[in-house]
Amino acid sequence: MRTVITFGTFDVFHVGHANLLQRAAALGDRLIVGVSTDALNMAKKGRNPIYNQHDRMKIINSLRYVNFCFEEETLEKKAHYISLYSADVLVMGDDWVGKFDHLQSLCEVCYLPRTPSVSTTEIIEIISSN
Ligand code: C2G
Repeated sequence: MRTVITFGTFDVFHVGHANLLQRAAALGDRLIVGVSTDALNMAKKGRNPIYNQHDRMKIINSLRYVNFCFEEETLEKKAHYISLYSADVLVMGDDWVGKFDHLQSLCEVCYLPRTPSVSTTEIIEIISSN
């Protein structure tokens, strides 16, 4: 059983998120997803998410390529989550390249190319300007 773990806010879920999760799932037998809490999103991005953490968890849990999700409370606990869920591979989008290389002693670390031309920030801007 090869376990893949990934993390993200997944606010205003879009095709870039879907592509990332689908490709992450294809790297193993089960995919576990850490979903940023509202407080962590505030710390990372300086704003509240559009969808709260309960709704974002519900959306992620409803995807067929996700086996399980949990709340990620802080960026600093990745080593703990990797051990807790016996993850063999950590997958992140390539906007995080190099940021998690220190975890290579615990598991494989894999950065996948982001889907171009789609982002939550851009979606929020388009909706607000209409
Ligand atoms: N993503 C992607 N293509 C896009 C947009 C996002 O592949 N066009 C990927 C990101 O690279 C990330 C995942 O989708 O791996 C989730 O994106 P975000 O919700 O923006 O995640 P972020 O807030 O960066 O949180 O511990 C790490 C963080 O919690 C990651």
